[in-house]
Amino acid sequence: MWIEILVVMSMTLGRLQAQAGTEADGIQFLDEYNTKAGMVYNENVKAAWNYYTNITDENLEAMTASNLESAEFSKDVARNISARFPNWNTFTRADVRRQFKKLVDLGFSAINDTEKLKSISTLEAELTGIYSTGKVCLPEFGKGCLSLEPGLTDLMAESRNYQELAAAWKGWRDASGKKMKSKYTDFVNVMNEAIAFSGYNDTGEYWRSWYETPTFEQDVKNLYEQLRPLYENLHAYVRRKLMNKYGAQYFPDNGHIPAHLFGNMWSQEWVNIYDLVEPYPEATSVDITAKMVEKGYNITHMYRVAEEFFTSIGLDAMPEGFWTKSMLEKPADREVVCHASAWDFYDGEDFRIKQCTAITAEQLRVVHHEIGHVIYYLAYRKLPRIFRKGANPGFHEGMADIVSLSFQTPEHMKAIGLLDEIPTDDKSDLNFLLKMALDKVAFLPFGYLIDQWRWSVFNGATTPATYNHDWWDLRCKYQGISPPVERSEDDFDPGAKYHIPGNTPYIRYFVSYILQFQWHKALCDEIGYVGPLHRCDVYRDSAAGDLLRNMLMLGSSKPWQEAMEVITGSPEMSVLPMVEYFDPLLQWLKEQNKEENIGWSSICPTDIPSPDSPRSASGSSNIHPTALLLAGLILVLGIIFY
Ligand code: D0W
Ligand code: ZN
Repeated sequence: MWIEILVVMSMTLGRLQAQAGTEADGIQFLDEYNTKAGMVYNENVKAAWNYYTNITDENLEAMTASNLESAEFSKDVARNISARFPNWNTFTRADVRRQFKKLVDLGFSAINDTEKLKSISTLEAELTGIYSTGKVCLPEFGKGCLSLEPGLTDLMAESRNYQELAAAWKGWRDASGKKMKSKYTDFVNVMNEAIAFSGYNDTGEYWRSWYETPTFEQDVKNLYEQLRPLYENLHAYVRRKLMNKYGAQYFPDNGHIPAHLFGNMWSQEWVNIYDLVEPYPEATSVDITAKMVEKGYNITHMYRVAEEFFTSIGLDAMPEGFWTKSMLEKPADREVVCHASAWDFYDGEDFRIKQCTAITAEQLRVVHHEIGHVIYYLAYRKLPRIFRKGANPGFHEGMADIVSLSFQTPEHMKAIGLLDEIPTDDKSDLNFLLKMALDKVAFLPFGYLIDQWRWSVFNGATTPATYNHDWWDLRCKYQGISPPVERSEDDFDPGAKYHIPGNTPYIRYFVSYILQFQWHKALCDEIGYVGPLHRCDVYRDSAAGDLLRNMLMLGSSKPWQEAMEVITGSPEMSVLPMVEYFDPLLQWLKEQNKEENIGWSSICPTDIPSPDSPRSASGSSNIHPTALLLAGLILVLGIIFY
């Protein structure tokens, strides 16, 4: 069947070749491409779905074979283009030129060695398999063997036992990352080798090219720098609260926070420790999880609630097949990749979600996120296949998260019956803003650092000899956190985060966190909302849906700056809406932190010595010099009197 399709395909392309390579021919070529590509990629996505929802050797083999077929197909198309339309660059229609430009950029498929291409596909699947099947046994804490979802995730969220948290934290890294290091090294090498055939210096450069901005690295750096004060103030406030809870003896004197105390396996979002850091216990806070349980939410209900948000602003409902073909629950009878995801099957009607859904507020947010991806798929499903993507990867993530800003407002909670009365006092308002910051602000350095590590691995600055060392350098520098137990190069902590074995680029999430606030503001302006940005809910306002749709339906047919202009009126990324959103909180945090030393030293206490160079104290220390002096003095006095 596959061979037949490919043969028919090359015959068609061959026939075209007999004619002249005019623009009209080019357009016809694209039409035919779209029909065939729809079939090829549909088969390919199906094969991947089968593996991800049922991890077996057989499904792995089928997926690998399918990946190779699609790569062969893409290569064939590119070959035909250069033979038939070497002049595509001179065509008058920009959208036609843009399709050709994307079609000849083959990525890894450009490599001429099928075995190598095969190993890229196999290594990625195997690494994902290790991650997805990892288990941690904690008998010393009265627990059996736990998988990441739901077991370890719940433990990290709920346990307040320092030692138990540390055991789960270490256990997960032993069960996942530690088993990946040599495979990951091979993986990096073979990807770099393949991407050279596409003319890129390394895989990181290829990934960044999707943003179509020559200054991209500098741009994200500038964005991060502008938001750093917000993160540092949150960090100092949370550090004080955690110190009070667990005891100062656990806190290194370089200003770091132990990485396992944030209610999250990767310290990436801190919302699960809201109870430990709540500003005003006497005022109102919305405990969505408790409300969901009280209202008897089940999984379907969660998806229907998310879907209804989008239809309430005039966007599409999930198509019929979504409900029958998705995997919304963790199956008991087989291993699956639990890490949530949304899938476009490229036939214009088949869209699915795979999620091991649990009945918690965190998961309700993930449900909205994944449905958000599907809404984007639906909005651009009529475009040529090559344009059925986000304007850039950050756009897809921004769209997936934008409702989280409306959804979690007390206004919205009231509207859907999860809150009885909307609080109007300042204290409840700060409770709400702090909770949002534990999600959105805490994430910023994490979202920024993951791909700095990977870019450095891909360009060779970070080698396997310093994989973990360089990882912790970034974790210390940006997040101000330290590992709770000793680390070494026998560990491979990056691999304990899904997107490293899964090979999903991560800077998209950082970009998304900027974009979602810009867009949220744009939608709130559009519906004529007046009031503080953080209390705006666009629910049930079709003006918001219309504006959003105008941007979504462009897919990747235009450079992202144009899509941006459609929704915000300006082509640029800007942190200002996010700064505006959190400004009342920032003022409050500064007041709370008057006695604190904001920031931390970038030196890790559990330092991993790099084999050849002794660790330099690079990165500026934010600890006040007098504090260091004082600490030194106390130490000396202590020694003398001892
Ligand atoms: C896809 N990717 C999965 C899952 C899990 C989103 C994730 C990040 C983050 C908090 C076939 C395919 C893509 C979509 C597409 C991925 C999640 C939880 C939420 C960062 C954290 C937050 C938002 C993001 C993390 C996703 N499809 N999130 O791969 O079309 O490209 O489904 O990994 O609020 O670290 O958890 O982005 O949906
Ligand atoms: Zn996403």
